[in-house]
Amino acid sequence: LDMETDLRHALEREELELFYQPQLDLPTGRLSGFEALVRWRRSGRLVSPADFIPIAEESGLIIPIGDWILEEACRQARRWNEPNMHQGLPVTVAVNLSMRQFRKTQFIESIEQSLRRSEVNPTHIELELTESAAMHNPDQVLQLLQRLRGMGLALAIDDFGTGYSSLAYLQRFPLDKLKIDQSFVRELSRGDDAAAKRNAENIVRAMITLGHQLNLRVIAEGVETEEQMHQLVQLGCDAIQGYLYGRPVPAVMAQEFLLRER
Ligand code: G
Ligand code: G
Ligand code: MN
Ligand code: NA
Repeated sequence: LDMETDLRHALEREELELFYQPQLDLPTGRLSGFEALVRWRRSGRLVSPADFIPIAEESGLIIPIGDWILEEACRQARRWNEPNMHQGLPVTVAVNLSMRQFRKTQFIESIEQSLRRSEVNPTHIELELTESAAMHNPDQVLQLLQRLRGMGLALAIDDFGTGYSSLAYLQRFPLDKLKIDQSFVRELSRGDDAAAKRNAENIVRAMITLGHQLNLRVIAEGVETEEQMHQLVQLGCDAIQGYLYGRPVPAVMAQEFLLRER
């Protein structure tokens, strides 16, 4: 009934689960990694993080839940990087961070603990911070990102294009990747309106150019069609993620996907 009360028990009842969505490297045509996306099985039904993460943030439950997500993702990354899994190729697992989680005092310690307990190689973990979270108090964010980078973690800006980036900070942040928000990818396939489509292509091209100028890899999210993929190849995008290549699936299925790719 009360979502917050139920969420409070979700961890101990083991109702949280990570799904994994594959990412395709365009130049090589190979899997480069997965994004971990949390799911809550609340009395048998799947609840979207869009519905419960805001409640977890308000109630402070995001802290234990975020710790659980981090450690679970680290353990999975460790397993998927065993030598027999992907022909010795790295498999990165990306983890979404909420603003509240990122700003708590013990955040760095939580990360250190997850890395230590899982014995994962930190270069196999990528932390995703949304553009709006990153640009909120960016001096503080810069310091945190520098510490995380110093620990060997990869860093990505999520939902790029939806917030208001200070280009000065974007340049100063020690990032590895920009993730172009799915809304821009959707606009690419406006077959009904040639002008709108050209406009969308120009915007995506500009984002890719900006990312490359900053020495970042650029990945497009929400890619659902072959046409969108081909456009993104033409525009010089480095990688894609979306239903075309694969939906978010439970770890066992993600692992089958990984082994099939080999
Ligand atoms: O997987 P899905 O499309 O339902 O995710 C909805 C939203 O929830 C997205 O904005 C996504 O970034 C966010 N989300 C998914 N998993 C996590 C997580 O583990 N932590 C946080 N903070 N957000 C997540
Ligand atoms: O905010 P973030 O980018 O982390 O959220 C990713 C969300 O997008 C997840 O909820 C995931 O389920 C969803 N998603 C992933 N690929 C696609 C896609 O191709 N189409 C649509 N509509 N949603 C997608
Ligand atoms: Mn994300
Ligand atoms: Na995103």
